[in-house]
Order: sequence, then structure tokens, then C-alpha cells
Amino acid sequence: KRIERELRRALIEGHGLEVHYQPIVPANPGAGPTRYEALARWTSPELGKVSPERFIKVAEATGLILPLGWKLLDLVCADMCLLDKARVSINVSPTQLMSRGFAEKFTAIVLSHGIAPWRIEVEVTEQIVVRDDATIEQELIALSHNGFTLALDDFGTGFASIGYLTQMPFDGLKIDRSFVRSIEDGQQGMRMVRSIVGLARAMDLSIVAEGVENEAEAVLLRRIGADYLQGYYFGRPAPASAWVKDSPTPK
Ligand code: G
Ligand code: G
Ligand code: MN
Ligand code: NA
Repeated sequence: KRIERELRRALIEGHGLEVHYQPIVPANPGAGPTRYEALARWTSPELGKVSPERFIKVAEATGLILPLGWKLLDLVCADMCLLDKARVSINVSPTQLMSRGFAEKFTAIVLSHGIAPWRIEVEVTEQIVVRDDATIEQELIALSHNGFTLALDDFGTGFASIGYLTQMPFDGLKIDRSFVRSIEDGQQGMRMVRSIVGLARAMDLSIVAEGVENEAEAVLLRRIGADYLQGYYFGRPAPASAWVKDSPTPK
């Protein structure tokens, strides 16, 4: 309740909301330039730092995710001139995709900032599969049609079937960090990630491994054939200014 009230205030007054960016690095040189995932951050004057897990959940439950999502998209678009030509992934929740006209408005905002849609990837969690909602499907198709790429996030935690991946216009998938963690535990985990990668390959999907925390994991994931790696080992989420080359160090 307090989170809801404070979040409403943040949306009206427009401060305390920020977007941080975490690098998504090519597994092998030549796989392309570094990309970034945009991650919402909120510091409330009353509550201090609130974890995105908590405030996104509240925003989802109260419908505030819609105005919050538009606010965050504006922030990302403004930051994208700092991130020069890099591609940025934006998380979009099922509630957002279930609101009619979402893709149209999303596209209009991006274009109004003079940003090419191909520079933006939309990440949707695998949880959308359970919703099996016609509007979600339409909005995803519209986003893809308008030139955005689509990634299925948290892959392996939900119920996405091979059928779903082929029916929907996904360009890539992000292997959940719980699987990445399991590859160090032995053969079982390795086999699982290897088969996910094999499946994605066969379907011409690009593969990001999430939550890479050490060199050993990075080495194994490269060997297995992930295209991109993301995790604390390569960099924690930080403001766009932190990723600008040759920028003066922030005070
Ligand atoms: O940043 P962190 O990994 O703590 O994020 C926690 C959760 O919040 C993740 O599941 C992430 O997808 C979600 N999240 C972060 N930023 C956004 C955002 O801008 N929009 C939506 N819908 N979810 C976000
Ligand atoms: O659900 P989604 O994948 O969008 O959420 C990304 C979340 O994962 C963010 O909250 C981010 O802070 C977190 N994250 C990113 N890299 C790592 C990592 O190496 N380890 C762990 N434990 N979390 C990570
Ligand atoms: Mn994500
Ligand atoms: Na994820």
C-alpha cells in the first residue's frame, strides 16, 4: 500500500525513477558489439531504495505498470543517445502487452525520439505463455512487424513449448540464470543447457546466457555456443553515463 502510494507520487512528480544498463557481451569477438539490458531502479524519498522485484510486482498488481512503463521507455530513449549506436533490451510485462494498442504507442514513442526500432529488443518473460492471450499475440506480432526484435526472457523457468517459440515472432531467447548456475554442478546441467542451445540454434534464435558470475561459467557457455553473455562477471547494471567511453568519471 505504501509502495503503491509512493510509486504514484514518483510517477506524478517524476523523480526517483531511473534506468540502469547491464552489458550483454558477445561470447566471441565478431558476434557483434556489446548490447545493454535496461533495468528499472527506484529510490523513493520515503522508502529509500526499493528493489525492482518489489515495485514492479506492485505496479503490475495496481495497473501502475502502464504509466510506469511509458515513463521508463522515455528515460531509455533519452539515454540511447549516450549509448551511441548500441542496442538496448527493454523488459515488458504481460499486463503491458495485454493493453490494446501497446505496440502502436510503443512504436510512436521510439520513433518520436528518432530511434530506429531495430536498436530496441523487447524482452518478455516466459510467464506470458501461460496467459495464452490473443491480445498479447497481436501486440507481439505488431512489435515485430514494426522492426523491434523480440526475446523470450527467463527461458527454462516457465512453460514455453517449442511450438510456442515457432508460432511467435521471437528472434532470441535468454537462458535463465538458474540454468547457467547448474552447468558447474556437473553433467546434468551441462546437458540441459546444451540442449536448449541446440534447440535455439535449430530454430535460428539468438542465445543470451544470463547471470554469468565467473570465468568458469563464461568459458563453458562459450564452448556450448551461447551468442551473448550477461552477468555480474561482465558488469553490473549502472547508469548509461557509466558505459560511455571516454566520459569523465562521475563525481
Ligand atoms: O534489475 P533486477 O534484475 O533486480 O530486476 C528484477 C525484475 O524486474 C526482473 O525480472 C526484471 O525483468 C524486472 N524489471 C526490471 N526493469 C523492468 C522494466 O523496466 N519493466 C518491467 N516490466 N520489468 C522490469
Ligand atoms: O528477469 P530478468 O532477467 O529481466 O532480470 C534480470 C535481473 O538479473 C536483474 O535484476 C539483474 O540485476 C539480475 N542479474 C544480472 N546479472 C546477474 C548475475 O550475474 N547474478 C545474479 N544473481 N543476478 C543478476
Ligand atoms: Mn530481462
Ligand atoms: Na531473465
